[in-house]
Amino acid sequence: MKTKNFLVSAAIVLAVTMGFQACKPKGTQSAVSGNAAEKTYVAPGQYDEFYSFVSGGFSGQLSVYGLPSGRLLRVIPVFSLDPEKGWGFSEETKPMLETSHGSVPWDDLHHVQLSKTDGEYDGKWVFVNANNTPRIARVDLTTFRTAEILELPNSGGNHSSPFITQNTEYVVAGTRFSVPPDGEKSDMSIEKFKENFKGTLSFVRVNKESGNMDIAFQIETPGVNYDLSRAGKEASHGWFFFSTYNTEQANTLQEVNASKNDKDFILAVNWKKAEEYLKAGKGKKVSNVKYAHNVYDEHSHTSKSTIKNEVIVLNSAELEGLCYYIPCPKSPHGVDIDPTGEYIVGSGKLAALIPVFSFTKMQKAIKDKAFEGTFEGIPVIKYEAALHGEVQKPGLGPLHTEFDGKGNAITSFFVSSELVKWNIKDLKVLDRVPTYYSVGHLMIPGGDTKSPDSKYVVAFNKITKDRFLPTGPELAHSAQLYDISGDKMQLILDFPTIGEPHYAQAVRAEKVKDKSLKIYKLEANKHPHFANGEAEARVERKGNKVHVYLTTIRSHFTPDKIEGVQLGDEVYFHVTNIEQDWDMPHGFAIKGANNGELLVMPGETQTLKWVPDRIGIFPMYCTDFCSALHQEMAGYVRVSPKGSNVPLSF
Ligand code: K7E
Ligand code: RUQ
Ligand code: CUA
Repeated sequence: MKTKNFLVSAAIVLAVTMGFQACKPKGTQSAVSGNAAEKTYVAPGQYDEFYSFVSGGFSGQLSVYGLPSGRLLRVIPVFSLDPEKGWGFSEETKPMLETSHGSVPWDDLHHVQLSKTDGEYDGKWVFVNANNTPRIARVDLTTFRTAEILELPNSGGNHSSPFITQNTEYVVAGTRFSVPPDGEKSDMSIEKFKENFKGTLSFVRVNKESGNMDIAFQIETPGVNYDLSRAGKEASHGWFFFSTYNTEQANTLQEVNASKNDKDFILAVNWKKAEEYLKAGKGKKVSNVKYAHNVYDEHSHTSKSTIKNEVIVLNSAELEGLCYYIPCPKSPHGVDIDPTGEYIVGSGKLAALIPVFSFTKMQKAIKDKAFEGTFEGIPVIKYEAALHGEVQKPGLGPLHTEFDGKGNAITSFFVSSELVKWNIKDLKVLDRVPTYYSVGHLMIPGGDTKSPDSKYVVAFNKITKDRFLPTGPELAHSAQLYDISGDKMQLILDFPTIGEPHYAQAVRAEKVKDKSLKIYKLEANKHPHFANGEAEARVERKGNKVHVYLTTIRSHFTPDKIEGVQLGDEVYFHVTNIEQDWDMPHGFAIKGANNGELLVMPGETQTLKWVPDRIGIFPMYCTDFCSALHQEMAGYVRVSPKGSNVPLSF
């Protein structure tokens, strides 16, 4: 298995590190033709055709763009604080950012997966991963808010995540860094990687109605690095495929150690088999783990973080038929499954070809035991036995592949900075088009479903160089939209993105649009500090805690004149927006507060905690322009010295 081919590696590593400079396409205007504007123009007052959910990379957030216009519609806070929306600042959302390490109010969000029913997007939820402190989040598309965050134990860098099965049975997570299993024994020398570090795959079950997640089981596999994964579909439904690198099991990832092997692996996991083993009691209950599970409840408008300590682990080497390796050239990054589920496309980051495997041939190879050996007790299928064929000379540095639903695949090439379209059956290259520059992921709306929309592809580029007005050394990242409805791909739009975009998914607007028009009914508000109308607005003191039950409606606060607060008090503004027009939020801010502001939706209650630091008069006001009298939507709080005899009044 450990064939070494230093020369080829060295040449490619050189090309990779020289980067885009060497491969920068000439003539930046040439790819844009006359009717591009027409194709992306969405007239004032018109809606876009697609919602595109784009990862925000190191911003930790998820952004929503309209396609084809490339207009930014919203940034949904997920893993990072967002004072504008009070995310992680309001008392109701603070628990969402809790982990077993305490509050971790930032992360690195790479991948986006829309929930599916029968292999098609159902428009219910978007799942996203946290790459740094391993977590999966679920965003509810009726509220465009993060509804749940689940931490993952036995994991070190949750990159190969959150890919999902065709009925959203599972969301998976493969650890990027192998680590020793959590617990007392994990304090060991890093030199012991090979013997003791494990690559854990988590299978997170998703409740069909509520969307709630729980870890159904984990599979402990030999220590390698997992990069990406995809679920089988249709023909291959029941299987999951993970790309691996560092099969050298080196304890440093420098190329000379960790990129020596000519081939790494794609790991094929039979999750239906895993379910059987689980039923038969073959899982081992592990109870020295610690992970947080945070759920937002939209009836009480509050969230809760619970620490869990148990997980069931299946051992890949001991349980026959659970896992198989398929050799895959040169540190595969993406592994992508075509719409029929038959073809498995590997993308070696350092490769100059694309191997395409056949699920049917893989099944046959398993049946015939066409193995070239084992890797730490797991069978390695012969490369040729599973191979459908190779796309020859497609470009340099393939990363990711999406499908156009017409029998073709489009692959992104980081090193040669281009998108290349090829036919899945005969593996012939059909078209290529430059990207500006160094594309990472690409996305076709519905590109990983049974029936992709073969209208557009978006390239998410790592480097923008000269594409936008400079904004200091950190330039905007960029997305580029191409029309793929004809034989030739045509560049039609550049638009900047937030953070570093990795993956994105887009769904036809109809599938989501009307779901978010709902309103929180006041009579359904179960918040413990809800004020049902102005008659219930009040201020209460409990020891040094002052609870302000504040209501908002165009355009005043009730109460708006509060006295009797003292230094040393903790003041909780429980703001209930009693509007019942669906699009009438109000904001709330007070001078000197270090907890950001609140933006409260109609029918909802949110709480801002404020600890005044000095005596005086503190103005508070509505931050969201709401009527001609918005500037009048304001009030005062008087703060007196500790022990003062100013009575509480409002
Ligand atoms: Cu950006 Cu999916 Cu993290 Cu490829 S990964 S480029
Ligand atoms: S005032 S809408 Cu808010 Cu500064 Cu003009
Ligand atoms: Cu309420 Cu402005």
